[in-house]
Amino acid sequence: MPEPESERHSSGAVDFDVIVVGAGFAGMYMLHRLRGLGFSARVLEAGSGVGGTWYWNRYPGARCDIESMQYSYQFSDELQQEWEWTERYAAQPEILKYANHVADRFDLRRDIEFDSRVRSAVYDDRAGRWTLGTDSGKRYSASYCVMATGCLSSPNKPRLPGMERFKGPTYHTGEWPHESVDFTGKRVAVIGTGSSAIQSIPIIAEQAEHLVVFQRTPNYAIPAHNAPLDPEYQRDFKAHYAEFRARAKQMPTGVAFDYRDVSALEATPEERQEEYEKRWARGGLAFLGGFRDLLFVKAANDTAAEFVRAKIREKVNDPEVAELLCPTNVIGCKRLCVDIGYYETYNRPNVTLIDVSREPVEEITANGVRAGGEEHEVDAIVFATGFDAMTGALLKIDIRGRGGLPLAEKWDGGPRTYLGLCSAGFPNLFMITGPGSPSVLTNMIPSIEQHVDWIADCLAYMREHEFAEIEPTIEAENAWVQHVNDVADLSLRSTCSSWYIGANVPGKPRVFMPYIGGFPAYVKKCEEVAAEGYAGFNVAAGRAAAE
Ligand code: N01
Repeated sequence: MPEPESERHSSGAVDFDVIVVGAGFAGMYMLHRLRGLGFSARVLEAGSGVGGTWYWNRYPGARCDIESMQYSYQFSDELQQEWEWTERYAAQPEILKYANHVADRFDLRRDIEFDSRVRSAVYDDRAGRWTLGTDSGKRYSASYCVMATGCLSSPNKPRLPGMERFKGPTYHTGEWPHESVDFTGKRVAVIGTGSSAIQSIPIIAEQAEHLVVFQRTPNYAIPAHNAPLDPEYQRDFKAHYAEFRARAKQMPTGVAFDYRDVSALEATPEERQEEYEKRWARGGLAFLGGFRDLLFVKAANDTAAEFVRAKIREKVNDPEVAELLCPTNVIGCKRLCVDIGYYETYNRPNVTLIDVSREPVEEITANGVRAGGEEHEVDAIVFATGFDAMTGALLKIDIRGRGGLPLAEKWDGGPRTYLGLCSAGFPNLFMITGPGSPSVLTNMIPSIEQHVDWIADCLAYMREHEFAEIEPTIEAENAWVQHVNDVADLSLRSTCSSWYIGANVPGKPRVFMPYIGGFPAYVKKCEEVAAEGYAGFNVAAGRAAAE
């Protein structure tokens, strides 16, 4: 009897048609599509369970900033009809439960190897195959490799002097322990004030005896106004799911919300105030949808920024603390935060805000954190310091393409891709929501589904036409990188030191990584490329097949 496809071995490696790295929402759906097409596939996952970002980010208060009814898969209508969300914004445990439900419902686990961190992925030009190695020493070989490694999955831990001296526990929000962490009666430091910190600080403050927050850059946060989901609302939403999804796909962010094609500068101050108040009362990321020029014209942006600063001053009792919490940069330049009681937390007597914008955190001591020449004694430190975004998880893997070229070398000056899907010199390697795709500027799950569907269709096309190798041309890649940069320059989002441009990681090249041209324009381009027989790609029989 012939060996099943997935059990063949060559030179010590287990052979598949496709290896997928990562079992988050991207890897799970990729596996489902590959199976449906009859490809043999294996998913290699570093964690012990599915869920990706929602598997790792278990910090107190972790919650999605996209509303539950939209932050979900749409590839299966049965799935989206049967799943019941409980809150307007789902908390991490509920999203993880959803990911596990999907894994069970589509019987995905039997093709996922957990606790398998991929360390290397090397392309053999002659054989036309990728060989992947894991930290347990196992090797896998496949015709195609799909990196579903996530955009915010490689924690960024500052290298502060004295880290090893600290006597108490330290945590990073993106690698939170699975067992519950109780800060009751403890003195706690939180370093960072991004989305993760803004969600966790109010909860840590409720538990801790004292909380010290070290803030380098204040952030804008819009109230979530989270609430249990009204069953009536959910029923109505589900009855019109297809319409909502179709509408969302027409929005630059891939999220269906109320976007107004009106200029803030053409509106009167009263009209602006009314619009901002309405959106503040509704809550969430749609705040920036009130006027079309908020992310393009500084004077327009200033009006929204000043509105939020006024709200911060209203909420925070101590005027000096309020001023420290007021951001001065462009609103929406860094990812807008969605909060539940964040600013109010600074009215608590057990919370201290330390400004480290001028004098950085100097060192970690045995007993705490030293900043501005003063030692703050604490029992535990939480690093809410974010991620080596978009490229970090990919470059942690020793990826080598044609002729042994390391991806890290090719991307020395910043990531270079065609459509955020592939990179020249790395045949048959795909990225899901890679740099150069809209990814983090959109609703991630629909963006993931769009990429997975495109890759699945491409692999089916390759098989149907008996092609073995696909790789972008350097000309198409250069043109796409130029386009990604050109549209980034039109937006105020490229003007501040955010993780979008790699500014949060010392030494990282400063390149605006996601594609800001909007979801609809991007999807249209991907569809055109496929319709034209994968325009901009070299598609070939492959050297091995040709010989
Ligand atoms: O990370 P961040 P995050 N000393 O990079 C500070 C998504 N997300 O994990 O701004 C002192 O935003 C750093 O300061 P600065 C979302 O897309 C979504 O919070 O660089 N401070 C900053 O304040 C989000 O944008 C959700 O000056 C240091 C903070 O650490 C992305 O993930 C929830 C420092 C890092 O903020 C990342 O968010 C959570 C140092 N040495 C995350 N180094 C939701 O869906 C860094 N900082 C709601």
